[in-house]
Amino acid sequence: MQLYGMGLSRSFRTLWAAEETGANYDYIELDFGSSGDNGPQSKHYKKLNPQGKVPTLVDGELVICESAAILNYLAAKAPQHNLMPKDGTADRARYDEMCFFILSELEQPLWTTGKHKFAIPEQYRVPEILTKTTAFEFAKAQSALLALKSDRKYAVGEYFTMADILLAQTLGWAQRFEFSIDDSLLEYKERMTKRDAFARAMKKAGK
Ligand SMILES: N[C@@H](CCC(=O)N[C@@H](CS)C(=O)NCC(=O)O)C(=O)O
Repeated sequence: MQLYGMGLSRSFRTLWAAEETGANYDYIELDFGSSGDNGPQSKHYKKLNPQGKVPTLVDGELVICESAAILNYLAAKAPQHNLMPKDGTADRARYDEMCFFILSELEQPLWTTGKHKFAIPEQYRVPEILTKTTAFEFAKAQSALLALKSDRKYAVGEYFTMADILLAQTLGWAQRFEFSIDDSLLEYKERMTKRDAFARAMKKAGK
């Protein structure tokens, strides 16, 4: 398998997941924004990922571009690691709920911040969003997260799953963007990132 990514961006989720599953893969680090040979905007890369974004996982003929889909694919390929609850169980329903919540609610104000700070062309950026909107939206999503996660040790159920990778990476992203984060979530994120697979992924990402 080949995994394309950039630093601690959302691709880091997939790098961490690959390390948790002991997958056999090559990690290819791209240059942010570049259209050169090693850039996400190169012709070659856009054939794999038409948006020119990371991550992308290539497994033979299969090409997958969404970070959460890659997490689930890696978990399904390595069932012995028990990183995704079985289909049709209550734990799986809670796992899906948590993953979709993170992607559609919790990470949105973070990505909006990234877009309006550096990711979209300057003429489309709205500075007021950064001072007025994103902190409010993140605080609202965080309140919902605290209710959803409650005081459990893990994102869902009684054991570590791919949802913990999604959640801990997203909280780390919020920390780097200096959002205000609840102490219990910070403690949770620190605990999740003590895992050996996290340390190996950080090394591969050059961090
Ligand atoms: N929903 C996608 C988002 C992918 C995404 O937006 N990746 C960002 C890095 S976090 C990217 O490659 N941005 C480059 C760009 O927007 O040009 C996922 O979770 O994989």
